[in-house]
Amino acid sequence: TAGMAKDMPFNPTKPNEHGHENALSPLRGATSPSATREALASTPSEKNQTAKYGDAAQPGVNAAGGSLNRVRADSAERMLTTNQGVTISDNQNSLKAGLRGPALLKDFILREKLTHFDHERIPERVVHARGSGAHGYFECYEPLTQYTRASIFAEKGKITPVFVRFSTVAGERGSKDTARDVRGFAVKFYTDEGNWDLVGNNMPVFFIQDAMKFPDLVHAVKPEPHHAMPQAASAHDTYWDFVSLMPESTHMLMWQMSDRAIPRSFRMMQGFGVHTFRFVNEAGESVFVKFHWDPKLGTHSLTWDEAVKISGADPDFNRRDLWEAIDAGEYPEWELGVQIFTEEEAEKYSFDVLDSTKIVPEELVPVQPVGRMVLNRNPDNFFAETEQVAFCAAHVVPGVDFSNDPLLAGRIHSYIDTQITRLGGPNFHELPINAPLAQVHNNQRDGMHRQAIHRGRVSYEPNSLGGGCPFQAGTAGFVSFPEPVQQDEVRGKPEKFAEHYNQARLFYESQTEFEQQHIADAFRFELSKVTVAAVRERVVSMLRNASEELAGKVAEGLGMPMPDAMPKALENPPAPEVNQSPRLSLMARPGDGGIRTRKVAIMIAPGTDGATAWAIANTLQAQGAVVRFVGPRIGPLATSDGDQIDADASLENQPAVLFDGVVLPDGAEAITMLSADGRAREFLQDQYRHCKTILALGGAAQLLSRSGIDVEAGQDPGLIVAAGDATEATQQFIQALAKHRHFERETQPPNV
Ligand code: HDD
Repeated sequence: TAGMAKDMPFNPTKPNEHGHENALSPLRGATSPSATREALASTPSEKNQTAKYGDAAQPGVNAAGGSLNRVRADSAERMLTTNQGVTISDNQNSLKAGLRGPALLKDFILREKLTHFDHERIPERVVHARGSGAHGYFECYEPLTQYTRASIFAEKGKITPVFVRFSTVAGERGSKDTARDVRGFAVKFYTDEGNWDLVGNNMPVFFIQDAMKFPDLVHAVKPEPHHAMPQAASAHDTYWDFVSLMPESTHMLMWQMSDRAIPRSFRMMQGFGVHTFRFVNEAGESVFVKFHWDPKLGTHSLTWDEAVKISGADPDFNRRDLWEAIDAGEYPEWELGVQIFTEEEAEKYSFDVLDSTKIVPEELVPVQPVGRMVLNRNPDNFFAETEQVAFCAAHVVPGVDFSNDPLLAGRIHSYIDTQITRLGGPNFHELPINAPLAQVHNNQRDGMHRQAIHRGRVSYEPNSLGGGCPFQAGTAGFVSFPEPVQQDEVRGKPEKFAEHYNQARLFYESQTEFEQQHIADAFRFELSKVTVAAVRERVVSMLRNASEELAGKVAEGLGMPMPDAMPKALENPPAPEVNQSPRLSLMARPGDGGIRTRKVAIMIAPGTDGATAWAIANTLQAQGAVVRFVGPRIGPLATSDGDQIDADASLENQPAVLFDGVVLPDGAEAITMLSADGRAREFLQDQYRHCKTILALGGAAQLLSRSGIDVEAGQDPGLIVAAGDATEATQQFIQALAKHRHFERETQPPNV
């Protein structure tokens, strides 16, 4: 089948398969003559699909990109059938003995439909239940063969298809997107030597050092077992009880309480492989490696008050953002970077590289860019792709191997194990989204839902009846790195694992002032939800070991005296190599300076200066911003020049928190009306309070004043009040919008 045209149907004898020529011409009884296949495949992400990847795909064994076409079902102009392919004449009425008579047991159509429906749900993931996925590709910049034989890094320009799933950790499948939480960043590379899953997070460290503690951590953070509250939140007693008894979590808590836990977009967050892994080259030589994903759009976050309000206004905020960007052809992109160091170098560090609560500071080992990842296609079906995808930390390929990180060791076991329950048996690797591009040949057989039809009578090795096939690959296959082992079996940890605070301090000290304030605010908020005073005290006593300043702020915010510092496990901790690492601040990655995909509200009402509103909308759109006219209600509104503008959103259905900036055009009548509308004033107060960019033209300044915003304050680059020419003011607005936020504006407590 190699070389088969990629549009060829998987099975030409099944005319309802995607891609078959007959699919274009209606069959008898077509019900939807206007729905052509072309129309169904008209989103930019879909048109783009085959150009980038999937070309080398082999029908039947293939998982990614275009090759998924073999399973993409498309019902345009098709008759309704049962699962056995029998056409159904009436999908409205069950079979009854007379019009008012009882329903009949022999109604196999009703029974099949209900039975299937009754089993539509599968268990959700025990963690990372809520997620969003997308297809794309990875492109290698330069060969990395000096360090690794992994085929995806073999050549400059080499393309490997990927599927990525972003997730929150604690919340259930239907929970809100904007919880304060870690985000999963799981990448499945469909390499030509098998699947490699880099199952990471948007934070480079973890709460615990040993997988033995993972179930405890998750039980502590999940809703409390007696009343199943709170949903998707760590602000409760059991979580803080656990972490305050686990001082190794201090560093991760700094990250989790930072703005990184409330990303503006999945497209605007970093990703990390967390553990130290190994690269192994053709000669069998190995170096340690850490993986970093850097977003092209820069790293941007929400404010806490905004995150809370978004969870009501649009619980799907991050999911929608990812979907809409890809659908609009604004493909999110990340650069993959690696930190490479040798075992000998690692031994000299003040921390242990096998400890997942530690980073390797970039000042010690710089991050080298090695490739880029672009996500350019939305899934066709959430369940089949995003829900059924099964990542596994144990899925590595020749050239990538594990370190002895004890947290990683547990993960190597846990992922396949959990999928056996979640996906109902051991054959989930055959689900189209999980199947590798590389062919699969082994003697594993049978099990629930087996798809492959294995031929012949040999299912063992060695064999002679099957000509010895499939045969061992020898050194061409995956060879585990021969790490020497000389020690006694023990339950314990190396000494450096007992140092818990140096990097927590490093993280805090490397933040800008307002980021530090947000960390203090987050600790204060979370701990104020803790009802047991002793738990709050224990957290603050732990924080004293990382930063007296932070501990002091938190204690003050909670109205409690400073407790004694928690006793340290190590009397004389090793001195850290680095005390400042500016790259740890979100401000280190401002993005490309553009405004593409930023959402802007132009607030209008009857009597708005329509010509200016349109001119600004056009200018912003030309630069890639997403503009909405937001009115007191949706639908047409008369403008001051006798024309009209269709409001495509209302103050009620798209409140301020869903926008990155707002424009207030002039127009006396409109401003009077909006000034009297509490929703408009609240909209502006939120925009201001969340440090977003605001442009007020002419008389609109009054609307700001009526909303309690001091327009005279000056010195605020994000608040542009212009009396005359809108053109120049619009340019100022664009520059300010590209900065994302104007935290200079923040006061404690908020003044608006
Ligand atoms: Fe995990 C899911 C990331 C530690 C056990 N984990 C899961 C997902 C991500 C991570 C991104 C969701 C994958 C998806 O989208 O389907 N997990 C991490 C990271 C960790 C980590 C970065 C620390 C460095 N995890 C960890 C440990 C264990 C697990 C120590 C168990 C010993 N993780 C699981 C799991 C999940 C999971 C229970 C739930 C659903 C799944 O695997 O497929 O097996």
